[in-house]
Formats: sequence, structure tokens, C-alpha cells
Amino acid sequence: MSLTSQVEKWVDEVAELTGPAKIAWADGSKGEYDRLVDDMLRDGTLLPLNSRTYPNCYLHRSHPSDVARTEQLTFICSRSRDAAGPTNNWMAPDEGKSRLTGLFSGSMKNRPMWVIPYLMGPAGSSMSRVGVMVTDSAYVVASMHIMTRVGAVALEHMRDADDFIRGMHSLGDLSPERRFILHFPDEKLIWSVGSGYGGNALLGKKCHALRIASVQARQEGWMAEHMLILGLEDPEGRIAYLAAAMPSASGKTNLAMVVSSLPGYRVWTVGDDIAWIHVDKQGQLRATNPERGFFGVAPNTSAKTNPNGAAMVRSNTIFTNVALTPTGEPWWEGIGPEAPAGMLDWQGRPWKPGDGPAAHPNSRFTVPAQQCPSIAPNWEDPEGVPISGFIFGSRRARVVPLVFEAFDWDHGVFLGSAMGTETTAAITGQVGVVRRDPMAMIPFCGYNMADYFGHWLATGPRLKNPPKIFRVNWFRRDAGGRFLWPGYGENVRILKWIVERIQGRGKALETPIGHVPAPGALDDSRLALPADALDAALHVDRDEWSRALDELRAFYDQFGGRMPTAIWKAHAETARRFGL
Ligand code: OXD
Ligand code: MN
Repeated sequence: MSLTSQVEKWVDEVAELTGPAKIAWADGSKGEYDRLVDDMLRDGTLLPLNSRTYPNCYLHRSHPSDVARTEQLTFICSRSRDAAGPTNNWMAPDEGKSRLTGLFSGSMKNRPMWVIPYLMGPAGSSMSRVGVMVTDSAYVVASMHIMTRVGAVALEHMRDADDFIRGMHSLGDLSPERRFILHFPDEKLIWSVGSGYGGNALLGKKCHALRIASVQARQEGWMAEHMLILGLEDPEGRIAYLAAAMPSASGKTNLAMVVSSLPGYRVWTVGDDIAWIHVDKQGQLRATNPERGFFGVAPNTSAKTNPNGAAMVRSNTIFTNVALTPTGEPWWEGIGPEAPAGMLDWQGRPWKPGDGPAAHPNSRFTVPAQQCPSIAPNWEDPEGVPISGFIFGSRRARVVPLVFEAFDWDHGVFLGSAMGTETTAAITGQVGVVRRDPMAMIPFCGYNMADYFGHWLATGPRLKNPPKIFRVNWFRRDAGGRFLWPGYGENVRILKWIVERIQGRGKALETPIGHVPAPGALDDSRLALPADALDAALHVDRDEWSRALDELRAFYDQFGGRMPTAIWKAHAETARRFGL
């Protein structure tokens, strides 16, 4: 039996069900990418952009009802409802399959079916994993080329004939009524139908590298996290690697490639969205980025907010749902230059100021990671990079200070589990309401989150020097609604304090929720902050925390007896330290 016999058998079964006009195996070559692009330019799936200012860049306009991840249509089909837990949508595996079989049946008639073997993670790494995805969308194939390592390299990393995640994707009729994203963790299987957009359709990303991988990671003793990975280089040339969890569209990509405002400091990018983290033989956590590209939010990406991001999307980039200038350039809100006259909006309609956003708020760029000017020279190191600190960050106008440090590993896990955030346009639904988003994993954890907290807690004792854990919030506002902290390049000042704490140097004050920077400990040289802004940004408010702890209790309660006692203990100790 050959190594690919199971792959071929499964592909045959899918073809039997979906009835494609033909089957094409993707090899990941440049020639293949170019042919896909040519075909899509011909049938209008892609529009060319200005080849002088944006060489090899294209614009794709998705169906107007298919513009973001649809969490309400995303299900974990574990054997039991409890295994998925109260924060996931659950569907019984048999029910999922019988409901979707009808939608997949004949869905590829008259369309080619692509088979994409892809590798998540660097070539040659024991942490990397294989997936095989079938799809009837050429846009998805081209995007997978950018976001993953496609072709023979993937099949070469299979450890046995069954060692691959199966992903079946069809555009269906793109109707939200008939859109489902189902995960069968017990069968290493993903079924996605009815959407061609981002995390719903590029199955290597959220479906495989987070939802399915998080289940495998727990079983196998590693971690699959919704985290960027960066290295902060100090003036002596030492690099400390940090991994940071932040909810979708909350500045994770910007932070991953931030240009330092502090002379002598430099940030190196290893990943901007997902980290696979293993404990090595020495008890050190090591992280790889399973992806090969960035699928970033375009609005507010500019030479000011993210100079490296703005530079990397000037070639070889697929833009989705941005606006188009008359000279064939992409445009979005916050790009910097004013909107020129005669623009088309993200749906291709003539646009004028006052018409509302020209680019969709969740419009995206898809670009090879290698093009990022700050990409770390060792970003594809098969051994991964050693992680010495974790950061949990979310969007909170109130309550959560700019930065603080957990007392110890268990307390840090509690802080991660306590994270709430204001929602953004990355998911369909209301924007700006606070929702609980522990470790930024609420949409991405493929199993019961109480067990996920338990897995984090169990990992700490396996580590020789557990990374220190920090909480950040760049988004705190004053009473007038103004941001208290300038963010972007200035966030390096926070990273600097974090690394100083890791090295045992940074000064801190103890508060009931952890250690905040002592007066003068945050480097604010040449930073003209309004008087008291830093104090206000770091303030720990007893009344606000009292309410937050109540909200948290209600959130934890839904997990019943499954919730680890260490989390409840940290909750109770916080209340006690506040004298509540
Ligand atoms: C993303 C997301 O696309 O989190 O990374 O939505
Ligand atoms: Mn993400």
C-alpha cells in the first residue's frame, strides 16, 4: 500500500459525491499559480491591478453576502455535545453528514475539482502537519498557494497513510442559508460549503491549524494557539521571542511586524496569526508558524500604522473586497492618501465621499510572509523559536490596564481565561459589543474550553522556566472617549518592559490583578503623552473589576464541574485581594 493510498481513496469518494467535470492535483509551482491567475483574469474572478505600482497584484470581489467568518454556521461535530462545550455550536456527526451530503451532492458539476496537498509548518519540522483539501474554487487554490506549502512537500511529510487532515470544500450556491463549516475532530475531517471567504474556505487556517489542531495538540501534549510570534531584539543584539494572543482584527498583524519607535530595538516577525508550540526535551517551549503567508485586514493598514505591512503588499498580493482607484490601485479606509475621485467601492459600484466605507471593513490582503521586510531570518527554523513570554491582549475601552504581569503560570492562565473583547468586523454580527474571548480562542478552540484551560494548566509544570504571562490593552479610553495610549510603533515600549521583566530587570508595582509597571519603568522617552494619561492607562479600578469578576463568574458557571479548580481559585483570590 503506498503512502498516498488513503489520500487517493478519499479523493475518489469526494469526487463520487460532488461529481466534478475533472480532477486536478495542485503541485504548488509558480507555473500553476500563474495559470490559475490567468484563468481567473479571463473569467473575471480576479481583476488586474496597476502593474507598475502593484506588480502581480490582483483584486477579488467576493459575493456581497460572503465577507467574513460566519461563526453561527460553524460547528464542532464531536461525538458528544460536552466534548465541544458550551461555547461551541455542536452538531452530532451523523446529523452533520446527512445535512451536508445533499449540499455537496453534485455541487462540482461542470466545475473542476482541485486536490491541494498542503503542509502546515516549516519543511523538515517534526511539528509540521499535513492536510489535503479539495475545492472547486480557483481563488481558494491560489490563496492556499500563498498561505501554505502546497504540493509534494506536503505528502513527503506524512508519517503514515492516514496522517493527513481531510478538508472538503465547495462554493455550493454561496447562499448563507446553505452555508456550513463543520469540523469532525474524531475523524480529522472538515466539511465546508457555501462560502468562498477567508477562514471559512482556506481550510488550512482556522479549521485545520486551530480547531482540529487544538484537539490533536491536547491529545499529543502540545499547543495550537491563535497567536502571533515575534522576536524583540535589544541594543545588545539579544532576541527574546514572545507569542501574543489577540482577537481577530485587534492589531495582531500590526504588532507582529511593528517598526520600533525606540532606537536600538527591532521587532522580527515569525508569524501573525497562529502558533504551534511544543515542549522540547529541555522543557523549553518552542513555537513555529504553521502558515506561509499573511491574510491580513486591509483597513487602517498604512505607512503610519504598519509600515512593513504597507510595504509587503506592493507586489504578489491578492486583495479581496478593497476599493479600486481609477489608476488601478487598491484603496481602503486608513490607507493614508485621500480617496481619489472616480473610485469604485468593494462591490465595483461608483463611489463618492459620504457613501460609507469604500472598502469592506473586513477587506483583506493575502501575501507571502517572505515579503515582509521584518520577517525573521529564522522564521522557518524546523526547531521553532524559544518562547519566553506570552501576551494576552484584547480591545477594552475600560477596566483592563495597558499592561500587567501575572503572578505565576496558573494566574496567567486565569488572566487568559478572563479575557473579554469588543467585537470587530472580522466576524458577521454586531461590532463593538463586549464578548468573552478567552485566549482569543473562543471561535477557534475545537473542544470544551474548560478542558482547554486544563490543558494550559497542565503544561506549566512540564516547563523548566515557564514563560511569564502578560495582559495588554492598547484600546483603553478616557472619559471623553479618546485613546489613552498611542499604540502602533509605540507598543515597542510595552514589549521592552515585558522583556525586562522576563530578564528580571523591569520595575513593577503589585496590584490585586498582577504587576503593573512602576512609575518611570515604562520607557516614555520622547513620547509626549498628556499629563496623567499613563497613570490612567495603568489604573486598576476596584469597582470595574468587581463587576468584571461577576461577569466572569457567570461565564465560568456554564462549564459546571468541568471548570478547573485552579481557575476558580485565582478568581477567588483576585476578589480577596480587592477586599471584595
Ligand atoms: C483572521 C481572524 O482572519 O482571526 O485571522 O479572523
Ligand atoms: Mn486570526
